[in-house]
Amino acid sequence: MGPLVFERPLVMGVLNVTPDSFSDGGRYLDPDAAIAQAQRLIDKGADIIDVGGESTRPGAEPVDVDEELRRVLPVVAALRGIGVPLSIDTRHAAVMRATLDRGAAIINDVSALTADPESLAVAAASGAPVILMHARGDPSTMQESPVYEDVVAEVHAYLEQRIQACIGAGIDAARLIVDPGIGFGKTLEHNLTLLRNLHRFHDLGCPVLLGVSRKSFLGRLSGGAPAHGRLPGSLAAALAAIHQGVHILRVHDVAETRQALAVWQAIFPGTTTESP
Ligand code: YH5
Repeated sequence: MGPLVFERPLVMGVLNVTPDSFSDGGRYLDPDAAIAQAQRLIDKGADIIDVGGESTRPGAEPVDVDEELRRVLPVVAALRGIGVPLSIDTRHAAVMRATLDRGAAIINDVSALTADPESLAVAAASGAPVILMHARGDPSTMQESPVYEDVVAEVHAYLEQRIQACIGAGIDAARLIVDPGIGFGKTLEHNLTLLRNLHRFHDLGCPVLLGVSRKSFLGRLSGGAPAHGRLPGSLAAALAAIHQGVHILRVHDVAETRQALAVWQAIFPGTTTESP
């Protein structure tokens, strides 16, 4: 797989490989259903598929690594050669190693390679691009009244420090992607302040990725819309991000996002993707 190219913003499609997403109503995951969903995401225009076997939603409890492997390995193995790069959304070095061995191309770690002491070394040895996301606290507790003095400065400083840690571990800076981590240990006001100031992350010198799709803060801004009713808000936030030069959007609704991006880019051709 060659390097990611940013002539236009890229769309990363979310593939949740958890039993609540793909099962016949029972407790077991159906890999074939997950594989069919990946194909649908690609048909709709996904540039990257993000495979995740551990829910990191607010309040979620950690998943045992063996269980996470059981969920993602058959899916990653079956998606090898599907035509777009796969990223693996995990905090566990063992999951990174096993999925990279089976063809995954990108590491997406919501802990920015801090949760597992082996992750920096696995990432360095793999040569894969790494998405470094900011989070405050663990998913199980992160929404318990997080406090920042200056959320943009603190998230920026954290990402800068993680970039340095990666470089120190032998990871090529050109392979790093940063993400402010919307919804991960942030209040509504923190999320909005970050979304207003995404342009300030470009001086880190890396492509910027953003995940806002269907997140809770959108529900809070729309009279309590449930997750499946948050597409309009997701698109509004996505376009606010693209306006500030964000390079990759992590979304559930790939076709709708691609349409919104196509219109935006027709209005503002060539001005939306900063050189990383
Ligand atoms: C992200 O932003 N997010 S998992 C709560 C929701 C809806 C969606 C219904 N992995 C990110 O998508 N990786 C996740 O309320 C991520 N950036 C990166 N890099 C959380 C999620 C979600 C949570």
